[in-house]
Amino acid sequence: MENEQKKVMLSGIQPSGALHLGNYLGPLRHWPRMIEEFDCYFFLADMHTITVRQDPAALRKQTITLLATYIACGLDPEKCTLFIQSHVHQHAELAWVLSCYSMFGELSRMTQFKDKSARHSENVNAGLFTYPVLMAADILLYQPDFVPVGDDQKQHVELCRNVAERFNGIYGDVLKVPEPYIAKVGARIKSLNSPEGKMSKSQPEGCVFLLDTPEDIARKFKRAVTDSDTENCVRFDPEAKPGVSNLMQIYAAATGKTYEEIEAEFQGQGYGVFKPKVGEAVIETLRPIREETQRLLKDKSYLEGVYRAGAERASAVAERTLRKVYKKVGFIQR
Ligand code: ATP
Ligand code: LTN
Repeated sequence: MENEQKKVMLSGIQPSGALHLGNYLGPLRHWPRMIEEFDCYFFLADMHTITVRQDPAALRKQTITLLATYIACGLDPEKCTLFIQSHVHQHAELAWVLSCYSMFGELSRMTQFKDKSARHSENVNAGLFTYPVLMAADILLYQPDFVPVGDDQKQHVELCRNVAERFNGIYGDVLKVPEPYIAKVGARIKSLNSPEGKMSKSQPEGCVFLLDTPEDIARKFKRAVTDSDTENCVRFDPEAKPGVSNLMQIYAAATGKTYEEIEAEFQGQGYGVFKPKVGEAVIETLRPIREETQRLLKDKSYLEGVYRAGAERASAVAERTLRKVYKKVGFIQR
């Protein structure tokens, strides 16, 4: 009964590699708070992952590790629905219907498609192109009010809204049109060794992984690129000081301090003092997550129980939306 009044929230991450600090400080960190307030669905977007060629054994391992990491980050499976996308067949089915209401032109304009097709020019497959349609199906099946994502996914959520509005324009109020939900601090963490680009697993040196050892984390922060100005002072200015501002963003997210407080804390001290401090704050933030993930990974039967129960709950909700859509477009009910 209580759940019926709660707003619904849904998000997913691809198990395409180990999670990094950008994934955590951007969207994931905020999710545990949300499970108290909203009816939440969090899933592992394994079907999206194969738009880029994957090693099957590695994909299985990454998927189960990501599930353990979700739980270690505070997503209690008793309080939210955690599931694996490919376990809920309705995602692929709704994606087909929605693809007939998504325009070639709008899909061609997606920045991620342009980026990924340039990076994987040997494999510009149709799935890479229709990726946002599957993402729209992921979302619309659960009729969420909000979709919390990092900044780079906003365009896909906008597309989902357009497709839903187009569908509703034809068939009436069938699909709920969701809002993206993007946290301000941490929305776009930059790479530690080239702060022009975002932190991303495809660039492992400038990337801090959630399961990195404290030694690795400390080393990565000591080597972080700071700016070549002569000032050597900790000041937030993303235009003139992208490297230092990125570290300040990470420190702010890890400690809850404001930029003013950080500037005051390091006044008169140079980057040589600041960088290891950021490393320490990150090590302490990630330590419990790493330890708990490793503990959970030893308990395979618990993890299996979580994803089975999650798929069952998700499937029941997804089926209701899919039936409604099939009926509206004119498919005969079985
Ligand atoms: P890739 O390295 O292949 O670009 P990714 O690291 O961006 O992948 P995704 O699975 O695409 O990982 O992203 C998962 C979530 O993390 C998304 O909501 C995305 O917006 C967010 N995210 C990814 N990178 C960052 C970042 N550097 N800063 C903030 N949020 C991020
Ligand atoms: N495209 C997203 C992952 C993703 C997602 C979703 C996020 C797939 N389906 C639905 C929110 C809602 C990514 O790469 N981060």
